Amino acid sequence: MINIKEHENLSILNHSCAHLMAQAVKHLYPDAKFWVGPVIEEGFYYDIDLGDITLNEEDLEKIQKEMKKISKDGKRIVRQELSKKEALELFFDDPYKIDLIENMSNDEIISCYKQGDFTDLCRGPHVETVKELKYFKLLKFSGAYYKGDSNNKVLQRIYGVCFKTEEELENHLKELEEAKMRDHRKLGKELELFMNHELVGPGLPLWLPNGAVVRTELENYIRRKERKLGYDHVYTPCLASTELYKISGHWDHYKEDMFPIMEMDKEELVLRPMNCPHHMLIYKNKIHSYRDLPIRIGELAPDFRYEASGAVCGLERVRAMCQNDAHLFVRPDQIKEEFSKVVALILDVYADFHINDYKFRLSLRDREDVEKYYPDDEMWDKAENELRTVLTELDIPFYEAIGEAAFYGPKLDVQIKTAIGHDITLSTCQLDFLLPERFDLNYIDETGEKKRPVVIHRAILGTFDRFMAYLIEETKGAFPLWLAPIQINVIPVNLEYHEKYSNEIFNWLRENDYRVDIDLRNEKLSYKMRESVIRKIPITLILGQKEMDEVMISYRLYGTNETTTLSKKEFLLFLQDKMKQKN
Ligand code: TSB
Ligand code: ZN
Repeated sequence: MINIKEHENLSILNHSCAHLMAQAVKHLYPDAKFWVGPVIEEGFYYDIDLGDITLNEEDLEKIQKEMKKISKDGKRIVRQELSKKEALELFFDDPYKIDLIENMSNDEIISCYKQGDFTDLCRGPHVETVKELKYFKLLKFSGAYYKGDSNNKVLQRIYGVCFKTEEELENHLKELEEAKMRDHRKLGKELELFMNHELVGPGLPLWLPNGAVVRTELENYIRRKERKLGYDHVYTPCLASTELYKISGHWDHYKEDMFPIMEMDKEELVLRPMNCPHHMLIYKNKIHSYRDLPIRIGELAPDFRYEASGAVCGLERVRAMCQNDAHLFVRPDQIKEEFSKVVALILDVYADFHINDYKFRLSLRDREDVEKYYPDDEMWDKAENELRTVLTELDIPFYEAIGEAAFYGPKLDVQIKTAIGHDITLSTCQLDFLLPERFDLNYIDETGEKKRPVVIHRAILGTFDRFMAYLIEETKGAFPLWLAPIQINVIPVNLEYHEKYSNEIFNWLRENDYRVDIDLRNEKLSYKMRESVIRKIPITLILGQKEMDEVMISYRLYGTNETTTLSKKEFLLFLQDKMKQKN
């Protein structure tokens, strides 16, 4: 962990490095114009107008070289203060700077920083000389719309990072390299877990047999857990009439995220983005007494969302997903207990998957955003306060985020960081007073009066798609035994002598319900063993003369070079134990 002061220093260093990069760009592309160049968590970037030029890797290297040259020259970085008028004069031929300056107040002192032949508008602070900028690296580039608006011109965005010491830079680059190796899109391809095809479309991955095995295990796992906790599972269709979403409010507040209407026989149908409306109708199908509540309706439910094609990412952000969804219909006096049970379930599941790097986020509405959030302040305040109280009482550390609530209510989201640095929601638990109102849901209380239940929406694994993306990155594709597509790989030492015994063991393991493979190719033992490791198979059996003569099994665990020999009975016990450990 770095402290605040170090963090500030690093920000200054990176900010100064952004200027250094801009200066180098200006040397190489004299017509370049600069928009903004902020410091970000991972270093800095600068948005640059290079006219018709699109950068490539070689250009990046040239810029980096020029930066080194400027740094060696060692010019001082000098602050200048200007009035708005003077600043407008200085940058008269730069529309981007004029845009920035015009947005400043008339009496504001505007600062510029000059280093050698380059001056940039900037609040600062900066390091004293460019000499201090030694250990930097330009990492990547991309196109970025001016002001983030797709109607505007595309600027060239260059990312970089700068450190105080060579060692820090080297470590950082190594971490980036490792993160790239963990990227679920890369591993998903290598391990044949899923694929994409342009004929299907962006954000619509196909799960291959290996991925499908993992998914089936996850589905069974969570269904079993939920059943034990009193959930009832249902199946509902992916299509519904638009009417349903007009009643629920999705049509008013969520339409942008939905695929367009399909017209059929004068009917209007839509693909559902969420399952809540269907589950509301299931609740409404019966009269409920206060004694029946809570009712927990779960579904492993396919949903469709119109995610921007630039935002889709492997299995992490898709357009067709399957939620591990449930809606809990509770009495107001049951909110706390039910909510706590959901949090306990999240923690229980996370323990099974060894998920320990996450943050709880309390996602609240943005009062200003009347398009997204239904306009009932009283209801919102009640829901948000209720959730905040529950979290405080449960002693759960959380941070708050405005504008991240669902349109129908506040959420407790569990945020994780992906290998490539995306901050995404895995699990969610949401409190909703709106949909029960919209669907006129009731239960009969002790006195025979009709009362309104409250709905808790929750997804523990989130979606199987996103959870799988997470798992791939977390395990680096080396799934624990209970999840691995192939759990055991059988390799005979010598095909001529040990094939029969290997086949016996293979069949015996299969009969015992393990997912087994046998490698009977005419290849060297060392080659086959290496391949077993590349496929990240948890257990590799090596069966030779000794094993055959003594009816024993020798195995190696993934990630070790040790060979252990057990009797068949002992080996089965070992497997059973390992399956229970979930790792
Ligand atoms: C929990 N109605 C609730 C439900 O009852 C709901 O839909 N909540 S949600 O919008 O937050 O989605 C649930 C989970 O789906 C999220 O927590 C997230 O983990 C996952 N998710 C959301 N969008 C995507 C996507 N585009 N691709 C993959 N997973 C997604
Ligand atoms: Zn829901």
